[in-house]
Amino acid sequence: MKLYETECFSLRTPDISDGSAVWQLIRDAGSLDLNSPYCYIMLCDIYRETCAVACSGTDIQGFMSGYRCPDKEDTLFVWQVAVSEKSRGRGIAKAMLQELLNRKGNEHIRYVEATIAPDNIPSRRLFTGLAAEHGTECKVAEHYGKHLFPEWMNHEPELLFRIGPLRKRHHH
Ligand code: 9YT
Repeated sequence: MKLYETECFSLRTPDISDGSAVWQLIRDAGSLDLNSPYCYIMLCDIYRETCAVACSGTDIQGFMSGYRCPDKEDTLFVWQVAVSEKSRGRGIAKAMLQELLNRKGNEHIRYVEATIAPDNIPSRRLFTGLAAEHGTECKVAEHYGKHLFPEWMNHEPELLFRIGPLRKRHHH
């Protein structure tokens, strides 16, 4: 008999005590720029309203960090999106993005920005998919070029994706 995957995920706003687990998730995800534990604790505290975690039981399997652009009130900058290897391919990143945008207090967000390395196909799909769902534009521009990073990093260039305007939403 075939067994179907029944694991459920819940989405929520992170809190200060999630910072360390988020750091581990980002470290293990592999392809992201790992920041300090302090940085993730801060994101889960000060920026919690624009961040989301996806949990299976008490395990954090997904994280999305973001902040409102200081110079653009209507723009959410999505900083990092990570889903643990075992939980990929289930639409968790998309669900986190929707949860964030539908949250009370985030109704005024009309644009989403993110920088993505050219070879990060899942992230590209996530943001071009958001544009398609909202029937809106997805502009892509060179942003943080390779030359801006320390040479030893051999860091990929980061392309800026700007999606919007988004349709008007009502919070849950
Ligand atoms: C959307 C996303 O995850 N961007 C990653 C930006 C950068 N490479 C980082 O902070 O890891």
